[in-house]
Order: sequence, then structure tokens, then C-alpha cells
Amino acid sequence: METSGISTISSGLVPSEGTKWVNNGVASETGHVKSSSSSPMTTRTAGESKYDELKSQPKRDSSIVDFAIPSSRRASRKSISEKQDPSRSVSEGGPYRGMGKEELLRFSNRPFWRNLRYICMSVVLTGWLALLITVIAIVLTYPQCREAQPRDWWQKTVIYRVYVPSFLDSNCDGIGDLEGVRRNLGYLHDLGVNTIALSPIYPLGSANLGLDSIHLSDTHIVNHTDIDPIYGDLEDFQKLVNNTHDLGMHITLDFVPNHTSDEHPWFKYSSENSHPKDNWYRSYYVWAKGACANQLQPPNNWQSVEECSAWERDEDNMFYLHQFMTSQPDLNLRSEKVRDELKAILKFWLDLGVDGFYIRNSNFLFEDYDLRNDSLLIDNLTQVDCADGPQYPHNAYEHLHTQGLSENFDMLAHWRAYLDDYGAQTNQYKILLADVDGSYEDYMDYYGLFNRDGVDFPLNKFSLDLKKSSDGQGVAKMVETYMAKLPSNRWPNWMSGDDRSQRLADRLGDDLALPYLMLTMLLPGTPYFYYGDEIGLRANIHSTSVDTEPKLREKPMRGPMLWANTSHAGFSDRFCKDAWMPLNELYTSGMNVQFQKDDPASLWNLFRNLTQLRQGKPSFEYGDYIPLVHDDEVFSFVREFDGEKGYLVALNFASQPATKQVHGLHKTVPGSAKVEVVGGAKPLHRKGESADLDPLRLMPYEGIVVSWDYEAKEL
Ligand SMILES: [Ca+2]
Ligand SMILES: [Ca+2]
Repeated sequence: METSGISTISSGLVPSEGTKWVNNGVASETGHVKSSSSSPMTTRTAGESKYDELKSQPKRDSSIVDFAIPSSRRASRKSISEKQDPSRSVSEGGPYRGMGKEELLRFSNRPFWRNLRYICMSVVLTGWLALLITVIAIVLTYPQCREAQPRDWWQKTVIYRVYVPSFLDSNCDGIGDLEGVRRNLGYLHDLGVNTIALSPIYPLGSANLGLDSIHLSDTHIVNHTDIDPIYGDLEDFQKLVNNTHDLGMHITLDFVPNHTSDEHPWFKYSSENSHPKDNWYRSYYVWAKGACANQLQPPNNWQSVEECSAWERDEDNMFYLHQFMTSQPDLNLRSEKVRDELKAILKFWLDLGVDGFYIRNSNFLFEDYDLRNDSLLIDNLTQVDCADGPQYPHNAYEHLHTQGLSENFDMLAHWRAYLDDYGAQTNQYKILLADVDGSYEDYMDYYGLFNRDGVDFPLNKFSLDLKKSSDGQGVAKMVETYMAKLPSNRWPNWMSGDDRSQRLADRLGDDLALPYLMLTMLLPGTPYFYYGDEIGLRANIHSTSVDTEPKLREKPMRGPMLWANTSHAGFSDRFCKDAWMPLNELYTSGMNVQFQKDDPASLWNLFRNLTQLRQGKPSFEYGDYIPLVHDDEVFSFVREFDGEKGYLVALNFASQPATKQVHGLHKTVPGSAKVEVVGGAKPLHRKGESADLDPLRLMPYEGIVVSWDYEAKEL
């Protein structure tokens, strides 16, 4: 058994004193450990004596780790140890205690330890990997706050169309002017308007004979780069632009590229027909020979918007094209010279600081090059009397060859690109709007085709289709159709009126005008208001002057602004000449700015509250539009954006009270919410109070905006 024990020791393990184990060798008499390979079995005796010596010494290294070893080996060592010194046991010390580093490494390379290490490392690595994947999964799947898309000034602005002759007369001649607009910049700024869209201010021809009727058509332009003296001069204009910009506001002009006055120098030169081949200006307009053998009939069947033929014969029996009035010859936009002239006009006004243009008659720019006939839509339609005899009117034809030609879109894209270049140099985006007639499909094409940019938006005249009889469903149909047809990533807009449409208050009545105003202001997109809509200005159609004033009969929506219950309604000073159009006498009974500013429940104050509400609010600038109740009575929607306050806009378009369940229709709409804005003759709600949305009750024609704080979504 002694031999067996020794051989076991020599093979690697020698029990040490007490809890001490000595690795693979024995201690020499000098206290050094000799390796077993150089230690014959005979050294065992010396080792044992040394053993006894060590036994009497204190433990040298109690910090040596007591490694575990296989139980079989432990049992073997235990038996040896117990034979040598029954008082010692393995439990009193680790099997590797006292081993040198090299020996420990030898043990650590054994398959068992190696595998154990691999298993432990695998467990740790797998755990870390699982933790990493979990963290990434949480980050990716947790509801994110979306990044707000940047909006440019024209997307955040409120546009206000000023019909200059009727805004304010500063020099007592009875006609509004640029200085009148400038003096009211503070008023507009206070109202919350950011962009002024001026009506045409260019010098006009005298084709309409007389000051009174000259305003019936403001596109008889004789000079596109000057100001009509009745409005002021270029110096006044520059002052107006500068002051507008000083207030952080913008200003746009009408651009009329389709035609000029027949008194424009270009047309005068173009009409000099004695040497047409040498005439530089001949190509500026659309000239054609007449039809039939005698060439005295119009070249084709094209009809003007003003009825009758779109062709006018001159003294030399040549015909020029006019899609509108005879005195408004169409420019030939296929001429490079004309395109250069038009670009020079844009540059002229851009250099003066203008922020953009409204392109009039955008779908009439080009006509068929081969002058092909338009097709009649309806047979046996009533004809109208014309100089050349009875003719089918303009609306009897499908205008495939005179409206909406693809070249129109090319031209608009060209101007858009020019404004982009100009804007890039000045670091200021220049807006381009279009005046388009036609269907929704025709209209949407003007946003751009085939990945080419068109205008920033064509004015949304469909929003002017609502009438007094329109209910919540009528509103919903208009809004939903427009939004559904709108090309992706294009910007919507909503109008209250313009200088060629029936006024808002006349079109809808005072009651409906109020919720409609709220709708226009708070739907996604840019709102476009017509001067006077903030006070419910009505056309003077009941005036006794109607019969004697053709301009009042023809364009009743262009009446003077009513500022106060004073002489001339504040349109001009007391001793000034009467306004060029008769004032609406309602200015004496509350329909004026001064009166309504002092009345917290007035339309003016509602307008201002709405501009203040939407100003700088991400939910209105970037937010989602979520339609809620759309029925015969109520039109309602939510505007909200991640991390921001949510808003519910609820408008009762009915003449009776309405009760609607709103809470629960959309996940964020609470059971009650804070009232931000109220409109209506006898509203149920009060600003600052809480409105019950479970259900919501609204009085006739009442409109409210309520808000609630954003709540983070749970995992
Ligand atoms: Ca004036
Ligand atoms: Ca044209």
C-alpha cells in the first residue's frame, strides 16, 4: 500500500501539512520543491521529514483557492493522506492549494475544466446576446415620436387676399391704393395674417372707357412692370414690400401671362401688319388666316369665355386669338421671345422683394398648334347672338384644344424651376400659385405631372361650392373628395372667397359662415381668406345703386372694406371723395372692424382666436388629420401630432342642436377636454371650461375646438 501511495504522489499529488497540498513534488530539505521527475521514490523519506517540519509551521498561504477535483481522485488522495496522517482530511484543504501556476494551468487544460469553461462562457455570451437582442427589439418596436416634416413659410401662413381698390383710400380720390394697404399692415399683423395677396396693380388700358368700369377687368395690362398711378408708384410698392417684411410677413402679386390689353405696346407693334415677316413682335400673339374661300371666317370654332368666337379679325383680315375679351389678345407662349419677356417680368418683381405669384388663367396658356376644332358636347344647345350670327356658347364645347394642354404644365414647371433658382440665391422660397378652372382631376395635374413640380398649389375653388343649403354631409363630401384626389406629398389649401366669387357671408349666410371659417382655418393646409371675411362683409347687392352702377351689379364682391361707423366707413377720410363703389350701409349696424374688435363674441374675434390657435402649433402645422363624425349635422375631426397637444374641431352645420358621441371614436379623444375656441350665436360652451365629449352637445351652428395633453403610449 505504501508503494501504491507513493506512486500516486509521484504521479502528481502530495498531500501537504494539514490543509496544505503540495503540487506534484516534495519539499526538499532546503525548503525548495523538487519536481517529481527528478525526485526518486527514495526522496520520499526526506519529504516526509520535511512534512513534519512543515506541519509545525503556520499556513503559508491561506488564500490559495481550494479547487474541486474529481471525486475518485479525491478519494484516492484521501486514502493516502489518511494513511500518512489520519488526522488530516481533504476537507481541511483544497486539492490544488499551494500548486504553482504552471501546474494549475496543466490541470486547467484537462478536458473537464476546458469543457466547463466553454459551457460557462457559452452561457455568459448567450445571456449577453439575448440581452442585446432584447434591448434592440425594445428600441425598434417601442412607439416612436415621429420627426416633424419641415414646413416652409407658405405652408404655415394665413393668406389674405386684398382687392387693392377697395381696401383703404389714403389720398381721398375714392380708390384704395398701396399706401392704404401699407397703413393697414399693423391691422393685418394683429389679425394673425402672414401673407398679403394683392389684386393686380398694373397700369390698365382704357378699353373699358372710364374709371368706374376699368375695374371690371383688372387684366387689361399695358405694362407688366409698373404700378397703375391710381394705386401709387414703384416707390410706394417698394415701401409696402419692405414694411411687410419688417413685420415678418410676405406679399404676392398676380401674374397674368395669358394675355395683355390690346393697348399694350407689344400688341400695337404686333398688329402692324404691313411687313409681317420683318415684324419682331408679330410672333408675340397668336395670329391666323381666316377660313373659307374668302378667308373672312374665324380660323376654327374656338369660343371665348366671354361667349362668341375666340378670334377677332383686324383691318388686314387677319385673325388674332383671345380666349377672354376681345380687348385681351392671347400671348403666344410658344415664342421664345415671349417666354423671355415673361421671365424678365418675374425677375423685375422678385428683385423688388416679392415673395411669389398667383398665375392667372393657368389652364388657358396654350392652344392647339394645328388649330383643330373643339368638339361640341351637347347637340341642340341654345345658341347665343354674336356679331357673326348665332353661335354655340363656350360651355357647349369640350375644350380639348384650348384648355389644359400639357404644354401648360411644362410652362409652369419652367417657372417653378426659375423661382427655385432665384430663391436659392436669396435663401428665400418663392411661392407659385395657380388659377385653374376644371374638374378635380384637371385641377390636381397643376401640382405637377410625371415627377415634375408644378405650382405649390392651385387655389382650391371647390371649397367655394358650398351653399346655404350645405349641411355636414356637403362639407364632408367636399373635404373628403379633395383630400382623396390630392397627390401624395402635395399641399392642400382652403378658400373663403376671392374677387371673382360670391362673398362668404352671401354664399353661406352669417350662421354657416362661422363654422366654415373655422373649417378653413384648421383643416390641414394653407387657408386663403378674402378681405372683409373676418367681419362677414356682404356684397352691397340690395343697394339702390345696383341698377345705376354696373360695377356693383357685375362684381358685387369687390365693395369697399368697412372699417368703422364713421364717414365713408373709415375707407377714406370725412371730406374725401365717395368710394368708387357704394358702401354697404350695414357698416352702421355692426358690420365694421372697429365694432367687432370690441365685441368678444364677434366674427372678427373668432377669426383672430383661430389664427392665434394655429400659430406655431405642431398639431396644426404637421399633425395628422383624423375625420370623426361626418353626418347631416356635424363635421368633426382631430388634429394631433406625437408628443403634442391633440385638438378636436367639431362644427354643427345644422339649424338645430346636435348631440354626438365623440369619445371613443379615436383612441386619443378623452371623455372631456378643455375648450380653446368657441364660435356661434348662442354657444353652449365657454372658452377655458371643460367640454363633455361623452357625448358632445352643440347648439345650432356652434363650432368648438377642444384640446387635451399628449399621453405617451404604453408598451
Ligand atoms: Ca386712393
Ligand atoms: Ca392662351
